[in-house]
Amino acid sequence: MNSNLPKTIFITGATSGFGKATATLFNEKGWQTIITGRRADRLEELAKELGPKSLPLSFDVSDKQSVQTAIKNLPPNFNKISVLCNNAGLALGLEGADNAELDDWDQMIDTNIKGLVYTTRTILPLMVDNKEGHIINLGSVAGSYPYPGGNVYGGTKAFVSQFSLNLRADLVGKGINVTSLEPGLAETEFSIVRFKGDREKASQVYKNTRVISPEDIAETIYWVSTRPKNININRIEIMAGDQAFNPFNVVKKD
Ligand code: NDP
Ligand code: 8X3
Repeated sequence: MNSNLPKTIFITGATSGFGKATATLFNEKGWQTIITGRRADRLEELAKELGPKSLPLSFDVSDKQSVQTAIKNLPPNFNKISVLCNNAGLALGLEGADNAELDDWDQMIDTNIKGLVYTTRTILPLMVDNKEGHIINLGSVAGSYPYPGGNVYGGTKAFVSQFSLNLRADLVGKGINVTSLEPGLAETEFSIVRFKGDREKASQVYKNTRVISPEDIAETIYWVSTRPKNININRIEIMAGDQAFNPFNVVKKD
């Protein structure tokens, strides 16, 4: 392994939103980027923009075998991973729990929980061998605060937050940092996916309000990644400036 190589970040879900902005920023800062996602055409396009310091790898994080194969076959100049950004994830639907689609619940659990766990478990031994690494997991405010229709999405993000803290417990002393980054309302393709391609409905979510940008999250990931090793940022929660809390919903009888 060439120790003069720039640092490498492995980003899941780099075809859009936070992941794409993170790849772009780290590339600008001189890092190597391993950019991943299911949409190979988008990855190829981004890899062209980023140049030779990027490596596109197309796979589905919820497919354990594909995750393991992709990581096992990393070329030698890309297999010292300094930062794993577990970003791939999605919300599907906003129906109440009694009406939601079970298939949507399966896909959120498979992606946001199982996909994150597969990637983490496969990359961790490489980091432990190198005695260096940082895992940054994309949680959400939805993991801490419930809202109607958040049901399984919020549950998966609560898992991300707690899993991150438990990773810290296992990895302390091994040179591996772990951070749970928990954003609120941010304009990406998130709502287009949640509303299954209904762009008009998705655009209403962000209309006439100031939201978090993908670049805000990329900058935070960069900041977290470049802290000195005498500290660990356990958890960061970022809300949009125009977003806050509602009172509890109390049902009154007539
Ligand atoms: P986007 O929809 O813009 O990006 C999601 C990314 O995840 C895409 O690159 C997509 O790639 C990838 N992805 C989804 N499913 C899979 C899969 N099975 N395998 C591999 N990649 C997958 O949304 P965001 O950028 O907003 O979301 C990024 C993360 O941030 C998610 O975990 C989300 O839950 C979280 N988050 C988002 C917030 C928001 O308001 N936007 C707020 C808080 C957290 P592809 O489709 O090509 O596979
Ligand atoms: C996405 C943020 O508030 O739409 O995780 O659930 S929210």
